Amino acid sequence: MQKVTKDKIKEILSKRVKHLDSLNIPHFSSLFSERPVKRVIKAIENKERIVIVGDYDVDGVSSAALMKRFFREIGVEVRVVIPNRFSDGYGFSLSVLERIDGDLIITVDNGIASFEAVNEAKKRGIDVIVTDHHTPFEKLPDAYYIINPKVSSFPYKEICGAEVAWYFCAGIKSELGVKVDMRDFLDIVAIAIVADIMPLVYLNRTLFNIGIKKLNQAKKAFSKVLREYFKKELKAEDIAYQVAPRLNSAGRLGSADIAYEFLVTDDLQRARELFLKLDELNNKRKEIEKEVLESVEVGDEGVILVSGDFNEGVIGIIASKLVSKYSRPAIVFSKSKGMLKGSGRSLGRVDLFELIKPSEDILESFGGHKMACGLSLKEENFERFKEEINKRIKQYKKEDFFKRDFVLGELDFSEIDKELFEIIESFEPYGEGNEKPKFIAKAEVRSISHLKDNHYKLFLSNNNKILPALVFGYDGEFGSEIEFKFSLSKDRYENIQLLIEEIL
Ligand SMILES: [Mn+2]
Repeated sequence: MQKVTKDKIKEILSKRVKHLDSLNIPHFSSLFSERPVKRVIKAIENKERIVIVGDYDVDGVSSAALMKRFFREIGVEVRVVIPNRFSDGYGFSLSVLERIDGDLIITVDNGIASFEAVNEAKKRGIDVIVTDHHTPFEKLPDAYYIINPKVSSFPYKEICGAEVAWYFCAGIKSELGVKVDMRDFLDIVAIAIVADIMPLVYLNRTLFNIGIKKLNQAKKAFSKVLREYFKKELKAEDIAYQVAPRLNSAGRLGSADIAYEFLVTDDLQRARELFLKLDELNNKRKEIEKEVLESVEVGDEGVILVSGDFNEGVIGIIASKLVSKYSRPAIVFSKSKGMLKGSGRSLGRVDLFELIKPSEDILESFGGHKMACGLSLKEENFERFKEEINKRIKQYKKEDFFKRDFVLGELDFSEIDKELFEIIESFEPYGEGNEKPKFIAKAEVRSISHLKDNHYKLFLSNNNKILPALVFGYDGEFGSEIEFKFSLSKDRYENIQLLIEEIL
C-alpha cells in the first residue's frame, strides 16, 4: 500500500469532492412545469382540502413535515397522512385513500408506483400530484402531475424525496410571491439527504451544508432537542448513525406519526417527550434486531435470502447488517399468511433492482433502486425466485461485490497532527459518495487499558511518536505490534486520537 502524506491526502480528497455553488443550484422549472403549482394555488384560493401523503421512513416523514411547515408558514391548513407500515403497507395505497377526506392529494417521497390509488382517487374526483424520487416503472400512474427528477430534465437524479418536496414548495412560493426563506426548511432536508443515503456531492452537498448549519443553530423545537440531547454540533455522521435510526424506529415498530410530530411541533416540551419516545423505540428496535440476527442461518453463496416470522419494520436493517457481514446482497423476508414480504440491500456494483425485476411475473409487488428494494411474493414462488436471482447474480464478477474501500494509504504517525486533521475536516461532510478517509498503519503497542465490555484504549508508537487509539468491540488479543485500519477523531479535550476500525 502506498504511503500518503498531507499533500497527497489533500490531492485525493479534492478530486473526489464535487462542489456546486449555492448560487448555481438548478431552478425548479427543470423539475416541473407551472401546472402542479397552479393547481395548488387554485386549491388554496378555493379553500380546497389539501392532503399530504408521506411515508414512514425518515425521508418520507421529513418530506411530510417540510410540506406541513411550509404551508403553515404561508397560512394554509393542510392535513398530513403517513401510511402505517403494518396496516397500510408502503406508499399511497387504497387503504390510505380510504382514510383521506380531501380534494387535492400531494404525495411526497412516494406515489410513483401508486397506480391503483391514483386511479381510484381520479374516479372520485380527487386530483393527485405525485412528488417522488424513486425509479419509475415503464408505466407512470395516471396522476394530475408527476414531479420526479427521473422523469424530468432535472440535472441531478439522485436526490431524496424531501429535496423534491422542497423544490415543489419553492415553486409554489415563487408563484404566490410570498416572503418565505426556503433555506429555513433545509435543516429537515439535510436530515433526509443523509438518512436516505444520497451521495454527498453537488446539489445534495450544497443543500446539506446549508441545512446542517440551520440544524445546529437550533431554532426549531426539534433541533433544540437534538442539541440538548447530543450536546454537540451535529455532523453528517451523527445524522446517519444517531438521529436517523431514532426517527426511523417509530415507523419500524409502530406508527411514524411520532417522528413526524417531533419534526413539526413548535412546543419544546412536547418535542422533548417525543424524542424520548423515539429513543426508547430505537432501543427496542436494537433488541429485536439482535435476536433476529442471532437466529438466522446464511448459505455459502449467491444472494443471502432469509425468511422468518420477523417484524416487518426491522427486516431492512437486518438485510444491511447481513450485507456488511458477508459482503453479498441480502433480502430478508417476513412471513405471514402464505406471503413473504421482503426488504433487500445491495453493495458495490450489484444492482438489486435489476436483479429482481426480471422475476416480475412471480412478484406480487416490488420497487426500489440499485442499492435497496422492497418486494412481496407468495411463499410457493420462493424457490423459483431464489433460483432465478441466484442465476442472475452469476453475471457479476468478484470485484463487483467489493465494498468500495476508503483507505487512502499507509500513514506515518509523523504526518498525524492538527494540520492534517484540519485538511480532512475541510472536506466534510463525509458520508455516501464522500466516505470518511481511512488509513493503514503499523505500530508498537505501548499500553492497553480496558474501558468496558470489549472496548479498549491503546497507546501506540510509530516513528518515535506516540498516539492514543480507541478500539470498540474487539474480542481478539493485542500483539506487541499491530497493523490496523483507522480514521482520525478528537477526544473531548480536542486531542487527536485514532479510531481503530479493524486490526489486520
Ligand atoms: Mn426516500
